[in-house]
Amino acid sequence: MKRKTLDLSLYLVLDPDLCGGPEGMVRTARLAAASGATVVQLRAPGWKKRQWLETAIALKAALRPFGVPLIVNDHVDVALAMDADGVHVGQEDLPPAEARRLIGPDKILGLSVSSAAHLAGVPDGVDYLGVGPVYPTGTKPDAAPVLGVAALAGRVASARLPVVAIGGIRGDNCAALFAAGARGVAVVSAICGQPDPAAATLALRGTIDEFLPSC
Ligand code: TZP
Ligand code: MG
Repeated sequence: MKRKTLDLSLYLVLDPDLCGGPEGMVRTARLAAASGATVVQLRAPGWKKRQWLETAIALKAALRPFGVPLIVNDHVDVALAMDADGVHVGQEDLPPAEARRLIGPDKILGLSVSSAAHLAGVPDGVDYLGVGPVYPTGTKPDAAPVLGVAALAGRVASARLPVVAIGGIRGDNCAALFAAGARGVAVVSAICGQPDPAAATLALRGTIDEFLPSC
């Protein structure tokens, strides 16, 4: 997957609890990819590395027919071991410059930023920024303070990279995020654990296509 073709518009972040474990994550990822998700991230706080690796391998196989890239959260070693499309790191993970040095020039590298200070410290080699939480979220108990749409717009204005908004995003509150300049929305509970993840993804896809400016 060439980094310059990366479509961030509907970025699914998988949650093991909401999806009902590894098999549920693979099933959810497959349904979402078939219904308009453009990126899938494996995120599993607390998992052992073996489980990360096995699930990442299964996800890669499930996503390949759709051409949807798989991003591994936090763990560069897992991403390298199973040749993921990319890695996403946060402010307390491996520093992004180190992650880039390890993954080489071709894989996707994402970085979570919340504060303006985080934004000022983004090094070369990062491909996109995850900014949030923009709305209250029950999915990440240790999330940074809620930013709101105005602060998101501020982060977008000072960022030199595409921004994916995250945190509490649903079909009925995502239009404002595109007006604020986000290039995509990252969702967990809007898809994971929904009674019909395919229908939930399709509904989000429709809203995104209505409100994401083509550029
Ligand atoms: N990072 C910031 S908020 C969040 C993450 C991983 C969780 C978002 O989950 P949801 O269910 O889409 O609010
Ligand atoms: Mg992290």
